[in-house]
Amino acid sequence: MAEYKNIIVTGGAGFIGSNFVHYVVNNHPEVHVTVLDKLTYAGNKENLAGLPADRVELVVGDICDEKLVDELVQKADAVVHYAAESHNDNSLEDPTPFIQTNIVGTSVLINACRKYDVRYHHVSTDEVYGDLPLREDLPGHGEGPGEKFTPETPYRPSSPYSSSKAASDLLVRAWVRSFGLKATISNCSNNYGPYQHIEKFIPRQITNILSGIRPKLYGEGKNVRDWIHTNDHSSAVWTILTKGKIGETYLIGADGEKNNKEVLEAILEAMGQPQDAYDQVKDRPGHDLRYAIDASKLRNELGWEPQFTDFSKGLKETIAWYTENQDWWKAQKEAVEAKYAKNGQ
Ligand code: NAD
Ligand code: TDX
Repeated sequence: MAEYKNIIVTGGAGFIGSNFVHYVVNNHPEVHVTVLDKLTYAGNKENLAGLPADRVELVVGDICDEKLVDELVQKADAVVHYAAESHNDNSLEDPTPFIQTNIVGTSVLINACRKYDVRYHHVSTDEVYGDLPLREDLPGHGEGPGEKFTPETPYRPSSPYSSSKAASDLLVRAWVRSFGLKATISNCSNNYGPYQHIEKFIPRQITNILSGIRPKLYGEGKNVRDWIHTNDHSSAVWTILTKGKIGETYLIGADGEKNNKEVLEAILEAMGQPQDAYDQVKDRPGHDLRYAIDASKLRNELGWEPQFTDFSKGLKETIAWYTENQDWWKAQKEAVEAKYAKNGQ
């Protein structure tokens, strides 16, 4: 198992990146983390509150800043790259920052890692594979060959967000093959848990109910997402960073398929609301139908197992966190909802 003492976590003040920083601090006392984060609308210093200053340093900066990235990478022994523009709906409004951060930013990081021969892990998404038909429309009901995403599934991204992530994955693959970059890639399914920005589906609906606003379901809510608790994503990334084979792609998922209507009804029930207390709103253009991950390579070759697989329990804990931490999200709620309302959503 490889040992890294000084790691850079890009996007470490965002939802999933900050969870990974907490995971490393709590489980690997020998590791120092430098967070490189631009603190966009999605980044929040509070996500790192309470972490010891001798273990975690926050550098506020842009991954596209070549000089800054060069200075930081030459002192590190690994880079774990989470920073991204991450929201599909925003990418449909304005793709430009997605191209800049997700594609150009990745190229800056991998160039620096190549120059200093630093280990690089690339955090990506299952959305690069496009979507799958609903289980009921498949002969094997979602369990037949090709009915879940595997590392061999061809890339077929649908949105500006997912195509920018796909482009960044392809850059990493090319840098491995052409320049010997010491990289691994992971493609994970939909994360949930505390600290997720309230623009995203689950926290949007929870904070709507807490704010006296009716939840908003896109279309009929038939679209399926494969939910994983963000704690399990963090343990998977650490496993791949330390045990993964250079040049390989690992899919991360925890068999958590649910359609959006089911998830919304579970939120309504857990929050003591009637099952029909929501609005159906305009669907997302190009809305991917179903995601599903086959994580057997990660489980079988690297021995990873998810620990937080009780969705109902995780959802209740997430609801409790947003209920108890209203200061964390209240100031942004009005603007987020105004933006959605302008779009009929
Ligand atoms: P997020 O939007 O919550 O956080 C992104 C972080 O990146 C923020 O802290 C932001 O300030 C920072 N950032 C943005 N642009 C930057 C730049 N140019 N330079 C430096 N920092 C910058 O995103 P998230 O949901 O935590 O996702 C993190 C990563 O995981 C992304 O790469 C995303 O594609 C991937 N991913 C997310 C999910 C999911 O369900 N959310 C699933 C699979 C993969
Ligand atoms: O208000 C809503 N109502 C609704 O029905 C919102 C915000 C979303 N939805 C639907 C759209 C999706 O089918 O819920 C589902 C989940 O939506 P998002 O939370 O926006 O996530 P998704 O588009 O699936 O992408 C997420 O998972 C993969 C992350 O945002 C990406 O960063 C990650 O790569």
